[in-house]
Amino acid sequence: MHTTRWGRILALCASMFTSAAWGAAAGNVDPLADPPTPAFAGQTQAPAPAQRSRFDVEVLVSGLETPRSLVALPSGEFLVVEGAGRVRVLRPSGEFSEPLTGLPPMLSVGGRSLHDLVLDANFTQTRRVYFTYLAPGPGQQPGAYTADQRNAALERGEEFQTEKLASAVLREDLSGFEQVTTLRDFWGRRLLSAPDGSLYVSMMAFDYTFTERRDLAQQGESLRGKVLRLKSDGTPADGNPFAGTPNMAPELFTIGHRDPDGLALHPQTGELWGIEHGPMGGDEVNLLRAGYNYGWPNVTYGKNYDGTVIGPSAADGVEQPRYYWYPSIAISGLWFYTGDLFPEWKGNLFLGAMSPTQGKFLVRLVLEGDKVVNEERLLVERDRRVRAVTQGVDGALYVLTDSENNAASGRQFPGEVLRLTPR
Ligand SMILES: [Ca+2]
Repeated sequence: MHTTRWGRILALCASMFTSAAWGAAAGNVDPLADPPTPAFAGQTQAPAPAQRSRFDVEVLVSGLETPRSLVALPSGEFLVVEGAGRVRVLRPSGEFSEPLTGLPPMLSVGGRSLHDLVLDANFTQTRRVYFTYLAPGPGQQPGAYTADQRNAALERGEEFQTEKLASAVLREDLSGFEQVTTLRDFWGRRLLSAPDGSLYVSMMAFDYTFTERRDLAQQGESLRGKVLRLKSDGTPADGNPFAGTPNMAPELFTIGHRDPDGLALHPQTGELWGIEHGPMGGDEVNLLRAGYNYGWPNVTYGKNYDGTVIGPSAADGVEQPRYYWYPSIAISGLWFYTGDLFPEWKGNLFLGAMSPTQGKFLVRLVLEGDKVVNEERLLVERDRRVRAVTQGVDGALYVLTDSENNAASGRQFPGEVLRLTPR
């Protein structure tokens, strides 16, 4: 792998990484104007808890380029996933490995290729991981491309990149991957391997050039704008809600999503929770139930970036988010804390915020049943985009912050892994 070359090119093109699709409101539009009415009390702006969290923060490793995913291994180490296509092993001591060998050739623009990597629910026995990445299109070379190079290739009519969902086996000695298998030709935001053997994939309603495609989220034949439920070999899981329904793909689990990101299983109920990006306003926390419609693009708490209305915030047959943000905070990652180190955090939901206007921080949501009763914003002063959060075998909370390299704003930071322990 040409990691040094990637590093150089990344520095040139990282400033284009925040595309309009995830960008802030355009022009003079006030993202706070005319807030929507919640469907139930407490659906947004939950109060901070009476007792603020107290913890120490330690930077375990720094210098990461476009990190996207952080995986806790049962043996105590972590896999740190960088978007251009690197996976390295981080030990709790802070020792950091060379890139692991054995991953397939990847193609990235602005550090976007290898997005998520998760362990098989039965990893201790199988040593399997699942990951999503962008492979070179027909006739193209792997490596890092600038946006200009990508656009030139698209203008020539080339299929610039090929989406892949794949699995591999992680060697016992953590030196690399083997038995790489392509499962499907699509790219999910986030993956989750459940104890029942199913593999959930959150799929954004964007085309392969990352152009938003609102029309796809309600189209039953399309996998985009959906959460999918697959078998571990990539085929549709048994018992999916639309199996056998005409014009509905058998992979579908839920429909009507704009840009769903993190997925997590509730530690008590086993139910699937997910978050998704709204446009201007309308980031959501959803309880994802088989066959339900989550509304996009017909029903949303968000607006267009020019301030115009997209649709109502509620309708019959559309499931309400359990919680939403208005304006958007640019959510990422999702984790239910189950450790003993922070007893007051048990059962709480953690996720990242990455907004250029609303702040960059870690979100803690306190739940009572399926209702959010408190929202606490952590690491606010740190002011870094939080990409992912997970829990170590030691019960500490581990937070992955993104790199930024924006000459215009002067925000230039490496990505980091932070360890949070009780103070
Ligand atoms: Ca929704």
